[in-house]
Amino acid sequence: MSQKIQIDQNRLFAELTKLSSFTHVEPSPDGTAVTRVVFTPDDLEARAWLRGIAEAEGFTVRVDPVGNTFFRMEGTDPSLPAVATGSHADAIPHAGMYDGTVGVIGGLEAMRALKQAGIRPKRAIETILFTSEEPTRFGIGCLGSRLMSGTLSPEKADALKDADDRTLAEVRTAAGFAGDLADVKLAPGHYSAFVELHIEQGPLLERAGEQIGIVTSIAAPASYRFQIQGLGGHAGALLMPDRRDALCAASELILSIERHALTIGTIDSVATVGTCDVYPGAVNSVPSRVALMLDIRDTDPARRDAIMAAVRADIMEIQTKRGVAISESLVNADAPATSSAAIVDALEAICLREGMLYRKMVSRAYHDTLFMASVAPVSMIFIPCRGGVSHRPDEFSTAEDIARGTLLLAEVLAKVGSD
Ligand code: HGY
Ligand code: MN
Ligand code: MN
Ligand code: MN
Repeated sequence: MSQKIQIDQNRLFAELTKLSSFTHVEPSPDGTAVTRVVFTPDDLEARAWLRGIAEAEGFTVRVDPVGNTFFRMEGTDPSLPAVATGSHADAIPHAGMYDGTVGVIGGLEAMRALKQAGIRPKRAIETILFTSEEPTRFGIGCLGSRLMSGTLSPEKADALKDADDRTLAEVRTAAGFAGDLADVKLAPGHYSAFVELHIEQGPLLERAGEQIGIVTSIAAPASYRFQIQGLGGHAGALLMPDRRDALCAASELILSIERHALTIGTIDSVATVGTCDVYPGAVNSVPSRVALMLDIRDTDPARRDAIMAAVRADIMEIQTKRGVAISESLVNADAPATSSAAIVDALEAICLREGMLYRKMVSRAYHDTLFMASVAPVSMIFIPCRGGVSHRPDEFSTAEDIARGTLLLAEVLAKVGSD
Protein backbone atom coordinates (compact mmCIF):
# COMPACT_ATOMS: atom_id res chain seq x y z
CA MET A 1 0.00 0.00 0.00
CA SER A 2 1.68 3.27 -1.03
CA GLN A 3 1.65 6.17 1.38
CA LYS A 4 1.45 9.94 0.81
CA ILE A 5 4.52 11.41 -0.87
CA GLN A 6 6.70 13.28 1.63
CA ILE A 7 9.42 15.70 0.44
CA ASP A 8 12.36 16.04 2.82
CA GLN A 9 12.57 19.84 2.69
CA ASN A 10 15.56 20.13 5.00
CA ARG A 11 17.61 17.58 3.08
CA LEU A 12 16.62 19.27 -0.20
CA PHE A 13 17.81 22.68 0.95
CA ALA A 14 20.94 21.31 2.62
CA GLU A 15 21.91 19.56 -0.63
CA LEU A 16 21.33 22.71 -2.67
CA THR A 17 23.54 24.60 -0.26
CA LYS A 18 26.26 21.93 -0.46
CA LEU A 19 26.04 21.95 -4.28
CA SER A 20 26.61 25.72 -4.25
CA SER A 21 29.97 25.11 -2.52
CA PHE A 22 31.36 23.59 -5.73
CA THR A 23 32.20 26.95 -7.18
CA HIS A 24 35.06 28.94 -8.63
CA VAL A 25 35.63 31.22 -5.65
CA GLU A 26 36.47 34.82 -6.50
CA PRO A 27 35.65 38.09 -4.77
CA SER A 28 32.30 39.25 -6.05
CA PRO A 29 31.02 42.77 -5.29
CA ASP A 30 27.44 41.52 -5.14
CA GLY A 31 27.39 38.74 -2.56
CA THR A 32 28.34 35.06 -2.54
CA ALA A 33 28.27 34.20 -6.18
CA VAL A 34 28.34 30.77 -7.78
CA THR A 35 30.44 30.22 -10.89
CA ARG A 36 30.55 26.65 -12.22
CA VAL A 37 31.61 26.44 -15.83
CA VAL A 38 31.25 23.17 -17.69
CA PHE A 39 34.16 20.70 -17.41
CA THR A 40 36.06 22.83 -14.88
CA PRO A 41 37.18 21.15 -11.63
CA ASP A 42 34.16 22.64 -9.82
CA ASP A 43 31.79 21.16 -12.37
CA LEU A 44 33.48 17.76 -12.12
CA GLU A 45 33.37 17.89 -8.30
CA ALA A 46 29.65 18.71 -8.42
CA ARG A 47 29.00 15.85 -10.85
CA ALA A 48 30.86 13.35 -8.66
CA TRP A 49 28.96 14.49 -5.56
CA LEU A 50 25.57 14.21 -7.30
CA ARG A 51 26.52 10.76 -8.54
CA GLY A 52 27.28 9.80 -4.93
CA ILE A 53 23.77 10.79 -3.85
CA ALA A 54 22.20 8.72 -6.62
CA GLU A 55 24.33 5.66 -6.01
CA ALA A 56 23.65 5.81 -2.25
CA GLU A 57 19.95 5.52 -3.14
CA GLY A 58 20.56 2.50 -5.37
CA PHE A 59 19.79 4.42 -8.56
CA THR A 60 21.79 3.34 -11.61
CA VAL A 61 23.98 5.93 -13.33
CA ARG A 62 24.73 6.25 -17.04
CA VAL A 63 27.04 8.90 -18.50
CA ASP A 64 27.08 9.66 -22.23
CA PRO A 65 30.06 10.91 -24.32
CA VAL A 66 29.31 14.60 -23.64
CA GLY A 67 28.73 14.06 -19.92
CA ASN A 68 24.94 14.06 -19.83
CA THR A 69 24.30 11.92 -16.75
CA PHE A 70 21.21 9.77 -16.21
CA PHE A 71 20.20 8.78 -12.67
CA ARG A 72 17.64 5.96 -13.03
CA MET A 73 15.10 4.21 -10.78
CA GLU A 74 13.56 1.13 -12.40
CA GLY A 75 9.81 0.72 -12.91
CA THR A 76 7.79 -2.48 -12.78
CA ASP A 77 7.74 -2.91 -16.58
CA PRO A 78 11.26 -2.64 -18.06
CA SER A 79 9.87 -2.95 -21.57
CA LEU A 80 8.33 0.54 -21.41
CA PRO A 81 10.12 3.82 -22.23
CA ALA A 82 11.04 5.74 -19.09
CA VAL A 83 9.77 9.14 -18.00
CA ALA A 84 12.37 11.77 -17.13
CA THR A 85 13.04 14.99 -15.35
CA GLY A 86 16.25 16.92 -14.79
CA SER A 87 18.08 20.17 -15.43
CA HIS A 88 21.61 21.57 -15.28
CA ALA A 89 24.27 22.19 -12.64
CA ASP A 90 26.55 24.50 -14.59
CA ALA A 91 26.32 28.16 -13.59
CA ILE A 92 27.35 31.31 -15.44
CA PRO A 93 29.95 33.58 -13.78
CA HIS A 94 28.69 35.37 -10.65
CA ALA A 95 25.40 33.49 -10.65
CA GLY A 96 23.03 32.34 -7.96
CA MET A 97 22.68 28.86 -6.46
CA TYR A 98 19.19 27.88 -7.70
CA ASP A 99 19.21 28.18 -11.51
CA GLY A 100 19.23 24.60 -12.80
CA THR A 101 20.25 22.98 -9.52
CA VAL A 102 16.67 23.05 -8.19
CA GLY A 103 15.72 20.79 -11.08
CA VAL A 104 18.58 18.36 -10.50
CA ILE A 105 18.33 18.05 -6.71
CA GLY A 106 14.53 18.28 -7.00
CA GLY A 107 14.51 15.40 -9.48
CA LEU A 108 16.63 13.23 -7.19
CA GLU A 109 14.44 14.16 -4.24
CA ALA A 110 11.25 13.36 -6.15
CA MET A 111 12.64 9.91 -6.99
CA ARG A 112 13.66 9.33 -3.35
CA ALA A 113 10.25 10.46 -2.10
CA LEU A 114 8.44 8.07 -4.46
CA LYS A 115 10.71 5.24 -3.39
CA GLN A 116 10.15 6.14 0.27
CA ALA A 117 6.38 6.20 -0.26
CA GLY A 118 6.50 2.75 -1.87
CA ILE A 119 5.29 4.19 -5.19
CA ARG A 120 6.85 2.30 -8.08
CA PRO A 121 5.31 3.31 -11.43
CA LYS A 122 5.45 0.83 -14.29
CA ARG A 123 7.85 3.15 -16.15
CA ALA A 124 11.38 3.81 -14.97
CA ILE A 125 12.09 7.37 -13.81
CA GLU A 126 15.29 9.20 -14.72
CA THR A 127 16.75 12.46 -13.50
CA ILE A 128 19.03 13.87 -16.18
CA LEU A 129 22.00 16.11 -15.39
CA PHE A 130 22.41 17.95 -18.69
CA THR A 131 25.85 19.07 -19.80
CA SER A 132 26.49 22.76 -20.46
CA GLU A 133 23.02 24.30 -20.44
CA GLU A 134 24.74 27.67 -20.16
CA PRO A 135 26.53 29.13 -23.22
CA THR A 136 29.42 30.38 -21.06
CA ARG A 137 32.25 28.17 -22.30
CA PHE A 138 31.35 27.10 -25.83
CA GLY A 139 29.09 30.00 -26.84
CA ILE A 140 25.92 27.98 -27.34
CA GLY A 141 23.40 26.94 -24.68
CA CYS A 142 21.90 23.52 -24.07
CA LEU A 143 24.82 21.64 -25.62
CA GLY A 144 23.86 18.32 -24.01
CA SER A 145 20.15 18.45 -24.86
CA ARG A 146 20.87 19.73 -28.39
CA LEU A 147 22.97 16.62 -29.00
CA MET A 148 20.38 14.35 -27.34
CA SER A 149 17.66 15.75 -29.61
CA GLY A 150 19.81 15.81 -32.76
CA THR A 151 19.47 19.61 -33.00
CA LEU A 152 23.27 20.03 -33.18
CA SER A 153 25.55 17.78 -35.25
CA PRO A 154 28.27 15.86 -33.37
CA GLU A 155 30.91 17.23 -35.78
CA LYS A 156 29.87 20.86 -35.24
CA ALA A 157 29.67 20.32 -31.49
CA ASP A 158 33.11 18.75 -31.14
CA ALA A 159 34.61 21.60 -33.18
CA LEU A 160 33.20 24.32 -30.87
CA LYS A 161 36.01 26.25 -29.18
CA ASP A 162 36.35 27.93 -25.80
CA ALA A 163 38.17 31.21 -25.04
CA ASP A 164 41.47 29.30 -24.84
CA ASP A 165 40.89 28.03 -28.36
CA ARG A 166 40.41 24.47 -27.07
CA THR A 167 37.78 22.38 -28.84
CA LEU A 168 34.93 20.61 -27.07
CA ALA A 169 36.50 17.34 -28.23
CA GLU A 170 39.74 18.18 -26.43
CA VAL A 171 38.09 19.55 -23.29
CA ARG A 172 35.54 16.78 -22.81
CA THR A 173 38.14 14.05 -23.40
CA ALA A 174 40.53 15.66 -20.92
CA ALA A 175 37.63 15.81 -18.43
CA GLY A 176 37.08 12.07 -18.84
CA PHE A 177 34.16 12.07 -21.29
CA ALA A 178 35.27 10.13 -24.33
CA GLY A 179 33.36 8.37 -27.07
CA ASP A 180 31.47 9.34 -30.19
CA LEU A 181 29.02 12.24 -29.81
CA ALA A 182 26.79 10.49 -32.33
CA ASP A 183 25.92 8.10 -29.47
CA VAL A 184 24.38 10.98 -27.46
CA LYS A 185 21.33 11.25 -29.73
CA LEU A 186 18.20 9.62 -28.29
CA ALA A 187 16.19 7.14 -30.31
CA PRO A 188 12.63 8.31 -31.10
CA GLY A 189 10.30 7.47 -28.21
CA HIS A 190 13.18 7.00 -25.79
CA TYR A 191 11.17 8.87 -23.15
CA SER A 192 7.38 8.95 -22.87
CA ALA A 193 7.43 12.29 -20.99
CA PHE A 194 9.89 14.90 -19.73
CA VAL A 195 9.09 17.50 -17.02
CA GLU A 196 11.68 19.99 -15.72
CA LEU A 197 11.48 21.84 -12.39
CA HIS A 198 13.08 25.30 -12.50
CA ILE A 199 12.95 28.69 -10.80
CA GLU A 200 10.87 31.16 -12.82
CA GLN A 201 13.74 33.62 -13.33
CA GLY A 202 11.08 36.33 -13.56
CA PRO A 203 8.76 38.21 -11.16
CA LEU A 204 5.26 37.13 -12.24
CA LEU A 205 4.54 34.36 -9.70
CA GLU A 206 5.84 36.33 -6.72
CA ARG A 207 3.95 39.49 -7.80
CA ALA A 208 0.69 37.55 -8.09
CA GLY A 209 1.24 35.57 -4.86
CA GLU A 210 1.15 32.32 -6.85
CA GLN A 211 3.18 29.24 -5.94
CA ILE A 212 3.50 27.31 -9.21
CA GLY A 213 3.95 28.14 -12.88
CA ILE A 214 2.82 25.49 -15.38
CA VAL A 215 4.81 26.24 -18.52
CA THR A 216 2.73 26.05 -21.71
CA SER A 217 5.44 27.24 -24.13
CA ILE A 218 9.10 28.28 -24.24
CA ALA A 219 10.24 31.35 -26.20
CA ALA A 220 12.52 30.90 -29.23
CA PRO A 221 16.14 31.93 -28.58
CA ALA A 222 18.69 33.00 -31.18
CA SER A 223 22.24 34.32 -30.87
CA TYR A 224 24.54 36.03 -33.32
CA ARG A 225 28.14 37.21 -33.39
CA PHE A 226 28.95 40.61 -34.92
CA GLN A 227 32.40 41.84 -35.86
CA ILE A 228 32.89 45.55 -36.50
CA GLN A 229 36.12 46.32 -38.39
CA GLY A 230 37.24 49.98 -38.40
CA LEU A 231 40.63 51.64 -38.43
CA GLY A 232 42.73 52.06 -35.32
CA GLY A 233 45.27 54.71 -34.47
CA HIS A 234 46.75 57.07 -31.92
CA ALA A 235 44.16 58.59 -29.57
CA GLY A 236 45.98 61.91 -29.69
CA ALA A 237 47.19 62.23 -33.25
CA LEU A 238 44.33 60.70 -35.23
CA LEU A 239 41.90 63.61 -35.70
CA MET A 240 38.17 63.05 -35.38
CA PRO A 241 37.19 63.58 -39.05
CA ASP A 242 39.72 60.93 -40.08
CA ARG A 243 38.48 58.25 -37.70
CA ARG A 244 36.68 54.96 -38.37
CA ASP A 245 36.16 54.11 -34.73
CA ALA A 246 34.89 50.50 -34.39
CA LEU A 247 33.53 51.03 -30.88
CA CYS A 248 31.45 54.08 -31.82
CA ALA A 249 30.00 52.06 -34.72
CA ALA A 250 29.33 49.14 -32.36
CA SER A 251 27.52 51.51 -30.01
CA GLU A 252 25.17 52.57 -32.81
CA LEU A 253 24.56 48.91 -33.64
CA ILE A 254 23.75 48.08 -30.01
CA LEU A 255 21.30 51.00 -29.78
CA SER A 256 19.69 49.91 -33.07
CA ILE A 257 19.08 46.44 -31.61
CA GLU A 258 17.56 47.92 -28.46
CA ARG A 259 15.37 50.35 -30.43
CA HIS A 260 13.90 47.67 -32.70
CA ALA A 261 13.23 45.27 -29.82
CA LEU A 262 11.46 48.08 -27.96
CA THR A 263 9.41 49.34 -30.91
CA ILE A 264 8.42 46.02 -32.58
CA GLY A 265 5.17 46.36 -30.63
CA THR A 266 5.15 43.47 -28.18
CA ILE A 267 6.52 42.70 -24.74
CA ASP A 268 7.52 39.22 -25.95
CA SER A 269 10.56 40.47 -27.91
CA VAL A 270 13.81 40.74 -25.96
CA ALA A 271 17.34 41.46 -27.22
CA THR A 272 20.58 41.70 -25.28
CA VAL A 273 24.16 42.41 -26.27
CA GLY A 274 25.88 40.73 -23.34
CA THR A 275 29.51 40.66 -24.47
CA CYS A 276 31.64 43.35 -26.16
CA ASP A 277 35.32 42.73 -26.85
CA VAL A 278 37.30 45.80 -27.90
CA TYR A 279 40.63 45.60 -29.76
CA PRO A 280 43.31 46.66 -29.01
CA GLY A 281 41.70 47.71 -25.71
CA ALA A 282 44.12 50.50 -24.75
CA VAL A 283 42.87 53.80 -23.40
CA ASN A 284 45.00 55.80 -25.85
CA SER A 285 44.31 53.72 -28.95
CA VAL A 286 41.29 54.18 -31.24
CA PRO A 287 39.38 50.85 -31.31
CA SER A 288 39.99 49.16 -34.65
CA ARG A 289 37.88 46.05 -34.05
CA VAL A 290 34.94 45.09 -31.83
CA ALA A 291 33.25 41.71 -31.36
CA LEU A 292 29.70 41.62 -29.99
CA MET A 293 27.39 38.74 -29.08
CA LEU A 294 23.65 39.24 -29.39
CA ASP A 295 21.02 37.13 -27.58
CA ILE A 296 17.57 37.74 -29.08
CA ARG A 297 14.34 35.91 -28.18
CA ASP A 298 10.64 35.98 -28.92
CA THR A 299 7.66 33.69 -28.54
CA ASP A 300 7.22 34.27 -32.31
CA PRO A 301 10.33 33.47 -34.38
CA ALA A 302 8.99 35.47 -37.34
CA ARG A 303 8.90 38.60 -35.18
CA ARG A 304 12.39 37.82 -33.94
CA ASP A 305 13.54 37.66 -37.56
CA ALA A 306 11.76 40.93 -38.35
CA ILE A 307 13.84 42.65 -35.68
CA MET A 308 16.99 41.23 -37.24
CA ALA A 309 15.94 42.51 -40.68
CA ALA A 310 15.43 46.02 -39.29
CA VAL A 311 18.82 45.89 -37.57
CA ARG A 312 20.48 44.78 -40.83
CA ALA A 313 19.03 47.82 -42.60
CA ASP A 314 20.64 50.02 -39.95
CA ILE A 315 23.91 48.13 -40.35
CA MET A 316 24.05 49.19 -44.02
CA GLU A 317 23.71 52.83 -42.94
CA ILE A 318 26.26 52.56 -40.13
CA GLN A 319 28.82 51.02 -42.49
CA THR A 320 28.41 53.78 -45.08
CA LYS A 321 28.34 56.64 -42.59
CA ARG A 322 31.30 55.42 -40.55
CA GLY A 323 33.42 53.62 -43.12
CA VAL A 324 33.47 50.38 -41.15
CA ALA A 325 32.74 46.77 -42.15
CA ILE A 326 30.21 44.88 -40.02
CA SER A 327 30.00 41.09 -40.40
CA GLU A 328 27.41 38.82 -38.79
CA SER A 329 27.53 35.10 -38.04
CA LEU A 330 24.68 32.98 -36.71
CA VAL A 331 25.34 30.92 -33.58
CA ASN A 332 21.83 29.49 -33.19
CA ALA A 333 18.24 30.31 -34.13
CA ASP A 334 15.84 27.89 -32.47
CA ALA A 335 12.13 27.31 -32.76
CA PRO A 336 9.88 27.85 -29.73
CA ALA A 337 8.52 24.79 -27.88
CA THR A 338 4.93 23.96 -26.93
CA SER A 339 4.14 21.84 -23.88
CA SER A 340 2.10 18.65 -24.05
CA ALA A 341 -1.54 19.46 -23.25
CA ALA A 342 -1.85 16.14 -21.41
CA ILE A 343 1.04 16.95 -19.10
CA VAL A 344 -0.21 20.51 -18.55
CA ASP A 345 -3.63 19.07 -17.64
CA ALA A 346 -2.03 16.54 -15.28
CA LEU A 347 -0.06 19.30 -13.54
CA GLU A 348 -3.17 21.46 -13.26
CA ALA A 349 -5.21 18.60 -11.78
CA ILE A 350 -2.52 17.97 -9.13
CA CYS A 351 -2.33 21.68 -8.27
CA LEU A 352 -6.11 21.80 -7.81
CA ARG A 353 -6.09 18.64 -5.72
CA GLU A 354 -3.18 19.80 -3.55
CA GLY A 355 -4.43 23.39 -3.23
CA MET A 356 -1.36 24.87 -4.95
CA LEU A 357 -1.91 28.39 -6.34
CA TYR A 358 -0.79 28.23 -9.95
CA ARG A 359 -0.87 29.94 -13.31
CA LYS A 360 -0.13 28.76 -16.83
CA MET A 361 2.67 30.77 -18.41
CA VAL A 362 5.35 31.20 -21.05
CA SER A 363 8.99 30.57 -20.23
CA ARG A 364 11.06 33.46 -21.55
CA ALA A 365 14.27 31.78 -20.45
CA TYR A 366 15.32 28.79 -22.50
CA HIS A 367 15.90 25.42 -20.84
CA ASP A 368 16.89 21.92 -21.83
CA THR A 369 13.14 21.30 -22.09
CA LEU A 370 13.20 23.44 -25.26
CA PHE A 371 15.17 20.66 -26.99
CA MET A 372 13.64 17.70 -25.16
CA ALA A 373 10.35 18.92 -26.67
CA SER A 374 11.51 17.59 -30.03
CA VAL A 375 11.91 14.04 -28.67
CA ALA A 376 9.20 13.71 -26.00
CA PRO A 377 6.00 15.32 -24.67
CA VAL A 378 7.16 17.96 -22.20
CA SER A 379 6.21 20.63 -19.72
CA MET A 380 7.92 22.58 -16.94
CA ILE A 381 7.17 23.49 -13.35
CA PHE A 382 8.22 26.97 -12.23
CA ILE A 383 8.57 28.11 -8.63
CA PRO A 384 8.83 31.77 -7.59
CA CYS A 385 12.20 33.43 -7.10
CA ARG A 386 12.59 36.55 -5.00
CA GLY A 387 12.17 39.74 -7.03
CA GLY A 388 12.32 37.63 -10.18
CA VAL A 389 16.09 37.85 -9.90
CA SER A 390 18.30 35.24 -11.58
CA HIS A 391 21.81 35.00 -13.05
CA ARG A 392 22.86 37.07 -10.02
CA PRO A 393 24.25 36.08 -6.61
CA ASP A 394 21.11 37.40 -4.87
CA GLU A 395 18.95 34.85 -6.70
CA PHE A 396 16.77 33.18 -4.03
CA SER A 397 13.89 30.73 -3.60
CA THR A 398 12.49 29.59 -0.26
CA ALA A 399 12.84 26.02 0.98
CA GLU A 400 9.02 25.85 1.07
CA ASP A 401 8.66 26.88 -2.59
CA ILE A 402 11.37 24.42 -3.65
CA ALA A 403 9.75 21.60 -1.67
CA ARG A 404 6.31 22.42 -3.10
CA GLY A 405 7.66 22.34 -6.65
CA THR A 406 9.41 19.06 -5.88
CA LEU A 407 6.21 17.56 -4.50
CA LEU A 408 4.36 18.53 -7.68
CA LEU A 409 7.19 17.01 -9.70
CA ALA A 410 7.03 13.74 -7.74
CA GLU A 411 3.26 13.58 -8.18
CA VAL A 412 3.38 14.22 -11.94
CA LEU A 413 6.21 11.70 -12.42
CA ALA A 414 4.09 9.11 -10.58
CA LYS A 415 1.19 9.98 -12.89
CA VAL A 416 2.99 9.97 -16.25
CA GLY A 417 5.07 7.04 -15.05
CA SER A 418 1.86 5.04 -14.72
CA ASP A 419 0.33 6.12 -18.04
O1 HGY B 1 19.72 32.05 -20.89
C1 HGY B 1 18.83 31.28 -20.51
O2 HGY B 1 17.67 31.44 -20.82
C2 HGY B 1 19.18 30.12 -19.61
O3 HGY B 1 19.12 30.57 -18.29
N1 HGY B 1 20.48 29.60 -19.93
MN1 MN C 1 36.34 24.06 -6.09
MN1 MN D 1 20.71 30.16 -16.59
MN1 MN E 1 18.60 27.34 -16.03
